Amino acid sequence: MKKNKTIYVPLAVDILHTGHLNIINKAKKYGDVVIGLLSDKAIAEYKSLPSLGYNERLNIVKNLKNVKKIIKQETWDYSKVLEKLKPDYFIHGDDWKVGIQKKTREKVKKILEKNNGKLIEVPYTKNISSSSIKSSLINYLTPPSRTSILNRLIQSKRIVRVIESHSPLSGLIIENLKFENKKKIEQFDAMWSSSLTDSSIKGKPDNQSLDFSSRFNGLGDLMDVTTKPLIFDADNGGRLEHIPFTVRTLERLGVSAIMMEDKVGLKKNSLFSDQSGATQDSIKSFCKKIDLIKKTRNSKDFLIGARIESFILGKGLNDGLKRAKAYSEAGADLILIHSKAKTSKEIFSFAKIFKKTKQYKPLVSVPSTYSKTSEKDLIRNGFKIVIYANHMLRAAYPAMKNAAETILKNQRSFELEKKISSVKDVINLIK
Ligand code: SPV
Ligand code: MG
Repeated sequence: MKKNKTIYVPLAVDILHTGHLNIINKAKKYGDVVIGLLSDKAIAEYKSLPSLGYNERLNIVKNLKNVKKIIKQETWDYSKVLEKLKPDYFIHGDDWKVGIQKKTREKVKKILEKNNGKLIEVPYTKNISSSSIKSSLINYLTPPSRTSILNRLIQSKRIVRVIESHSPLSGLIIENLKFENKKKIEQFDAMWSSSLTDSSIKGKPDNQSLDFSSRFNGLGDLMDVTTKPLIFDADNGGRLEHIPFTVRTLERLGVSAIMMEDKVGLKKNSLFSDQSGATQDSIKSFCKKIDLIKKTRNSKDFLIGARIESFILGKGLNDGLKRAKAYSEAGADLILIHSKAKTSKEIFSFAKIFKKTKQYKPLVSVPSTYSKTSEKDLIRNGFKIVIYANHMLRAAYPAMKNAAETILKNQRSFELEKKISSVKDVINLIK
């Protein structure tokens, strides 16, 4: 019996639209349609994480009448699949002739030629793409779907890049900032709600003078106008009796993780050199808090972050490791090993051992003092999340101070004009 011709169609299908259907329907005319459905990991390497997870996308594509078979496409390099499948045709939108995928196209052409396959390029369907639909996604994002994004990012990215946001405006900068680096779209994956910068913006010290209720109000405004996931810095989580309410509010707001530090007594920012009065919680008592969050959260996608202060309080590596194992067993989903050293030496020695234990959980780093450490170094040493914990506020403060000083010195604003946004820019800032 003569074998049907096959046609390979790689797709992401984040949001199914007529552009996809056009390609699939055209492909059907050539033979049996085999979809190469890109995995979350593959997509996240170059673009934003898709709104729908792989299994949901798989389900959608499976139900399209012109699709014969689906192969999980784990990378943007199609060679392996093409060598195995040897399709008669390969179909792709013609948009890949330029940009990120140009080289991939050349490679595909070579393999096809070798196996007597043909490349078919269809004109890119203009004015419709997942990206354009996604820009209006904010209107559809429900708290549970937003919450789950962080967990998916952890599964899909080499490192999840998080930056502090202390206001909706700073959140919008983070939301919209993208730049192309070596053909990859670089962007921040998530936001950090910092107790330090939330307090500073209100003119208060980072010692819980600013209560959770006030911080939640601000958080609501931030979540209203952004779509990226958020990690909430909850200091030591507060009183055990209050934790269920905190968790409930955070989940309702669509927050993805609570980060809780193992300190008790007078709250002091960990980067202060004087830590007198701040002591570390007992392992037992801290595990009780973790366990309570585990029992009260609605969704397992709302992650529990345990932040270990052993290095901050001079307790050392073994204490840190002992705690990490215990917190992990109690239910922590993420382990933040904090440090105020000038280099990453101590956190890397921690990671080296912890990553080999059976209690391993994704590791979080806050490189405020060891700022020479790059994301590449963190990845190489087993870290999965990096938090730039205070930089948006540290950038805004000197800029504002300089503006006020310049006006005061010159007794007019002319000298400042070139250094600040125009009023028009500000008006256009919010679409
Ligand atoms: C914060 O940003 O508030 C933090 C991190 O907790 S640190 O300032 O390093 O303690
Ligand atoms: Mg803090």
